Amino acid sequence: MKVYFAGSIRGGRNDKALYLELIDYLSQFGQVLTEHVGFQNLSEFGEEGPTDEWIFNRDVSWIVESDVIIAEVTTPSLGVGYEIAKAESLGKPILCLYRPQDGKRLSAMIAGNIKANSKHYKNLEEAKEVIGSFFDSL
Ligand code: 6K6
Repeated sequence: MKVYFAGSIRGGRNDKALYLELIDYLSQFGQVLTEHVGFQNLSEFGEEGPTDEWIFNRDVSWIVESDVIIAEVTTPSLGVGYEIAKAESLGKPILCLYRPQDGKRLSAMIAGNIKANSKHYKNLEEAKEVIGSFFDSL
């Protein structure tokens, strides 16, 4: 089982510690291709490294290769939205995890898309339950 985990990078890194915990949990279910999303030293400004074109091509090929995509969508991110749409167009099973926030709402393009399969959660324990049910349903 190859798992593509998507989480905000340039959209903002407020949830980076949570991404790391989710990636750790997801690794029980299969190989997480995108462990870098949980790197704690990765800021939204990026750093020295591969070009954006290289990152885009590598990540799209990983989406093609993946069996499922799980996206944490609480911090809005153009890249995560693109990845969800790409996975949908390829017919991949998708789970979007969203923590409701005061004064904010999840984009209708995710919340209103049955294929995006968005689920609300409050904390890591609830996220783990949602993830477990998702894998059970495959
Ligand atoms: C180097 C080391 C770690 O990260 C880098 C450079 N940046 C990226 N590397 C890999 N994937 C990326 C990078 N920037 C964005 N992405 C992909 O887009 C990830 O798979 C995330 O799920 C998503 C985040 O998009 P933005 O728009 O928030 O950056």
